[in-house]
Amino acid sequence: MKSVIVGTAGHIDHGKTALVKALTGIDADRLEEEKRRGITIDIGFAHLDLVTPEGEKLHLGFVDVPGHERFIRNMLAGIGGIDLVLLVIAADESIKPQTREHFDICRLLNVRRGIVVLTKSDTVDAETVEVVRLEVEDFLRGSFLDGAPIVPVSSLTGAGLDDLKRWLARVASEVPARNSQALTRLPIDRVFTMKGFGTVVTGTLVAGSVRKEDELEVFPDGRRVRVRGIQVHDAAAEQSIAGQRTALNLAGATTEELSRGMTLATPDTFRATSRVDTLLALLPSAKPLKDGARVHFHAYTMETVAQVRIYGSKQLGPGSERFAQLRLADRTLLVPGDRFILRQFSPVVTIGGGVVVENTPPRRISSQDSYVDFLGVLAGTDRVASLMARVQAQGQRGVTIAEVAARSGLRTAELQALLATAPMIARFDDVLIDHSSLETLRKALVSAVDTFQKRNPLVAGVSKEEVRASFSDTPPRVFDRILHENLQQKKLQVVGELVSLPGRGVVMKEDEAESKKTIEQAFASAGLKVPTLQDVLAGLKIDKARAQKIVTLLLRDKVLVKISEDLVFHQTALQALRKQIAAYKVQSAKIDVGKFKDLTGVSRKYAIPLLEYLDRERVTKRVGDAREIL
Ligand SMILES: Nc1nc2c(ncn2[C@@H]2O[C@H](COP(=O)(O)OP(=O)(O)OP(=O)(O)O)[C@@H](O)[C@H]2O)c(=O)[nH]1
Ligand SMILES: [Mg+2]
Repeated sequence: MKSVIVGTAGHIDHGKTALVKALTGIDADRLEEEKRRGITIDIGFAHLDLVTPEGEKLHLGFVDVPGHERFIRNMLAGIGGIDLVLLVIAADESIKPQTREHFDICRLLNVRRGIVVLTKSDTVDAETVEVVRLEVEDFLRGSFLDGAPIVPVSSLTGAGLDDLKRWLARVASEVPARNSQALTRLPIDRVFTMKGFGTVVTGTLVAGSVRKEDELEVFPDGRRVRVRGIQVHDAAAEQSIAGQRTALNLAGATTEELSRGMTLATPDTFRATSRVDTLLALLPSAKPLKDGARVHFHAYTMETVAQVRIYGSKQLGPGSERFAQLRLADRTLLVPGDRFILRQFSPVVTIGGGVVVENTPPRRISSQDSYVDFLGVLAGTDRVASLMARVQAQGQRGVTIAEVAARSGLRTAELQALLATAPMIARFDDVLIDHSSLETLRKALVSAVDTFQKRNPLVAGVSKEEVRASFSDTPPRVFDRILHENLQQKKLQVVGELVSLPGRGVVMKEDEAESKKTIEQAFASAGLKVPTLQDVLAGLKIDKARAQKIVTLLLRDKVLVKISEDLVFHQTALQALRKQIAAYKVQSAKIDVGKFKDLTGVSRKYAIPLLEYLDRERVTKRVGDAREIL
């Protein structure tokens, strides 16, 4: 059965609550004070089942709002999730201030459908009803209610109610079903305890669905709650779907920990935000809104104070629309497409509203013009273009699918479907990056290696880990892919662990090459009686730093071998030593320090480190004071 949420709107005492009662039999004024004063203070609820002439069954959930101007905040908490409005105008009073304000609010919230109800028709004659009808038609011209049914009724006598029900069925059946596949969001409008149940919250489920035992995240504070029980329109249910008035019995939070304005949502998906970029419209009746002004902000059931930052202008004129950032005093859950209302800080009157375009604006923007263009794409209807813009905006960092979901409110499955039609986006498991950023990255990698090699001409390349570190913003998988692609295209090569430009070897200047030869010869000719490295380097024509690099190079290429902190040998000398030891083994399976000195002709200063080196190389093995030759 389709569920549709119907909201009332209209001036105080025009008969909204009486109408809801006449239609549903339910008195939505539940507070003692409301009954005593005969006015509605807070939102009230009722429900009604209808069948269309075509036989479609409809379930209508009513949200009855207060008309008193002092309670507009409560009205706003109820009107945020409605599909259809009953604009209630008393036939004996016609259009009054809150008729206008409530109607403005409906327009700003982008309510698409409604019915005008001329109540108290029993108190005036037929001609007066017709005069009011003309006034109302005039008032609604050009709005979403232009051409909507205008139905005179009397809640007292019941006249016109059947006619109204027929219209309700017809208009409600035209309301498109809400997306129950979307990520779940339930803005809380009431919190109370029910004997034997504990904590109960109610709200209009604006998106997704809730099942018994589901875990939900409470925004903005992140608390987790579990759904113990569900009631939909006052009856126990296994699940609730988008568009239904829903009561949830929750485990995991007391009534003190929850309040109107919080939102229950699919866990681990969204982030609360205190800054949103919006497309903001100012009512024609409002005063110009200055950049930096403070206002009251209302979205769904929440309200807070916000500062307005208008993009590219010092102020917003009456009746005009612009992109603006709202900086909220309290963090809240908002996703693109959410509607909101702004009221003047003081005196508190409705001045405008709009739609959220981006819930995670960047801290800094490089160009305001191009950022406004970006917001323009996000605010548009082309979902692929908007996904593309979001991915592009993250540039070489890329963006995870989860991040896009949190920013857009789209479920992963919907995103996957969109991605299938967005060929300019590359995907690395859960990371998305646009093709041109990928190309930029590929080039940047080649140029990083190039720069490194130019700076370090004596080194054969840069280690993979070192280049990776200079691409710390790039997700590892993306880095691997661009490296791989550069290797395939032969723009880079990997030798061992070193990345280099193909054909770019170690570049040595003449004096460096000469010094390299000098060092090598000094050690090669010394055999095992090596000079100290310091002495060799001191005799070179080049400076110490460059000399040290050459030594590093010789050690890396294993031309020289360092066997202790200050002993370096040429590899040919060590090879010869191994042969000598192997030959000696024919005479004796053991060798001690004395024998070693005799055999090689070196002093003790060299003998000990050399034997320890041979132990490490498993040529010999220490046994007591002597060594076994292996
Ligand atoms: N004669 C007559 N009286 C009506 C009709 N509808 C409402 N009333 C009376 O008008 C008064 C106000 O009605 P409510 O339904 O409380 O008005 P409301 O619009 O809900 O008022 P707020 O919620 O405070 O904004 C009550 O005394 C009703 O009995 C009607 O159709 N005919
Ligand atoms: Mg009322």
